[in-house]
Amino acid sequence: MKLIIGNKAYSSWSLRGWLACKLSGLPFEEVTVPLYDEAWEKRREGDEFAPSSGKVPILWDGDIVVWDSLAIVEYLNEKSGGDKFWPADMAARAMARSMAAEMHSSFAALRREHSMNIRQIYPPAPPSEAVAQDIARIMQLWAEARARFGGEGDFLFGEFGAVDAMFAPVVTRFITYQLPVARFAESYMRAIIAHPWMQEWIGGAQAEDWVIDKFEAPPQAT
Ligand SMILES: N[C@@H](CCC(=O)N[C@@H](CS)C(=O)NCC(=O)O)C(=O)O
Repeated sequence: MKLIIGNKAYSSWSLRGWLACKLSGLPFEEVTVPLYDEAWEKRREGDEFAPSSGKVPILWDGDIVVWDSLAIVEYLNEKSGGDKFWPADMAARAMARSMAAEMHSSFAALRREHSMNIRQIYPPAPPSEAVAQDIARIMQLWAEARARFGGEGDFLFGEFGAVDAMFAPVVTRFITYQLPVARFAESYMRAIIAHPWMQEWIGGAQAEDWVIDKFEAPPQAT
């Protein structure tokens, strides 16, 4: 399999797809392309990017192609035996899938106003009203998952799973912008950052030379 991803410093959807590949336990080659450099418009029109219309991540498995992070999660879940991505308990699985889908479709203000930037930590600033609402909803989801299904594990449903992969870039945003989170969330966030796959990704981001100016601006005061 070959996973095409964008800059590890900035590409949050790529991080989700990459964590899904790791979670599958299957061998894969990763190809990192610099987003928005001078060759980007030409590159994204190439055959390898055509199925996703020039977006990353995109997973090639021989002739099979899967794009869009959540589709990659489900493809790899099936391909790797169906027991690594989602909780075994049906109620837990229903909630985990709902949370992953909500992450995929929602939290536009957080994503727009606080783009992922793994290499930076900015001084804390009050979030906008819309971002504060996104944070409150995420806290509510995390708290319920942890309380009902976290058990002894460190992650939302105990073991690291697909839902943690989907929320991992949110964790890095909370840290980068020092956004206000509930006390209980701090230990979950520490567990995400300490996970060996996250450490590998963060190391990769630190090693990149590429800088995208538009993602380097700290948030405006509200
Ligand atoms: N919904 C898609 C989003 C993919 C996406 O927007 N990727 C961004 C990078 S994080 C991208 O490829 N941007 C390049 C562009 O739009 O030209 C997913 O879940 O994979």
